[in-house]
Amino acid sequence: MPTPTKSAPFFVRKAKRGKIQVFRLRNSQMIDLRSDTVTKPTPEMRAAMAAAEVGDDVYGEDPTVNRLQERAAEVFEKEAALFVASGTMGNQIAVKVHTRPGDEVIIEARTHIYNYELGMAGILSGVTFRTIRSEAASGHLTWKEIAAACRSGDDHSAPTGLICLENTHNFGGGSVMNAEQCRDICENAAKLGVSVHIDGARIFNAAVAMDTGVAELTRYADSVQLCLSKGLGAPVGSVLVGSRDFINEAHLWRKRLGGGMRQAGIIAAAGLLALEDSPERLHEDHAKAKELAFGLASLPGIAIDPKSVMTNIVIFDVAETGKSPAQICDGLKRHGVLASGFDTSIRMVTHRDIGQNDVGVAVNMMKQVLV
Ligand code: TLP
Repeated sequence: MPTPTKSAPFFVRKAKRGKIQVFRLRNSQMIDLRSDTVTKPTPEMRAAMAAAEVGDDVYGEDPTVNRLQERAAEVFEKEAALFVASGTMGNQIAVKVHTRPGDEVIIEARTHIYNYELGMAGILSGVTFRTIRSEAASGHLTWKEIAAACRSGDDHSAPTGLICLENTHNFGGGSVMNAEQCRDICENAAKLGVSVHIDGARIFNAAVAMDTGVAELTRYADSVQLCLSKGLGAPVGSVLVGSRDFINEAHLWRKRLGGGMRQAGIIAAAGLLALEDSPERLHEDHAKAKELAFGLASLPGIAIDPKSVMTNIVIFDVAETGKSPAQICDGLKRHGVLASGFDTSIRMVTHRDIGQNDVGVAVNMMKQVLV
């Protein structure tokens, strides 16, 4: 096989007279398993965006944004909803509205709000985090674990102002918190007067995996942030849902943060399709992730229990391969496959732009990179 130039992704084709040709891959030809955030809007979404009815959303006059918010509130069976620019914005507004400066927020140690939102909760809300490393590999906390960390606040300690959950748990391998566990946490927290926010960036994946509705999984939580721009495939945006009072306050914080997006109906139109139509195809992404996990588990040095893969995220340990995650990801990239490495692990995420054959190709490329 010809050697590719330095770091250029390539593929090889046998031309007519048996001549070998090496092609560089364009980014769009890569098998991109880095995240489901890389999904491109569908032709239907692009058409809906082009035709969207719009108005000035800061005046509350964008009919498409209003429709998206009404539909999200209905689907989650909450009083109200707010369209925001991103998952991070939705989560941070929720932390701000639920807490007072000096409060402590209880959160699992591998969560997005704690690890990947650039310390914004300290900057905007003046809160500190009390992190708990969940005993379960799934990353989901139990009420018992949370209760041991709750504090009412006194001369020596900050009070617990909020509990944040994440469903699915991204770095818990896309694991799902079931409705019962969530209800237990929310009901007990309510007894202490503490609110619960769910980072539901992939809550539809959780619902599909449990064969239930998102309202079932989030009924007792005070607020939920759901991403339209991940597996649901919209180009931009998240929605925050909760009580009318919570959303009224969130609305002010969105504006303060520069999130008043004027004719945002252009992007909300794609978001509406994502909300209505995309959940029904998420089981395909889950099946691809399962197949990927089984394929990877058969390779030497890769540690993963494929049976634990419930949704579209596959995280596996590569310590025993003798190669670092960075070396493996570089090797994969040269073979046209993108993945992300962290600690001693690699994460691969399936989504609508991953074709059925891509899974087999990715496993094969991994085999080649490991030798
Ligand atoms: N997650 C991204 C990266 O930032 C890690 C990804 O590729 O998975 N909550 C959760 C659970 C998330 O996974 C993410 C994005 C967010 C919030 C933030 O969403 P955005 O990117 O819209 O701000």
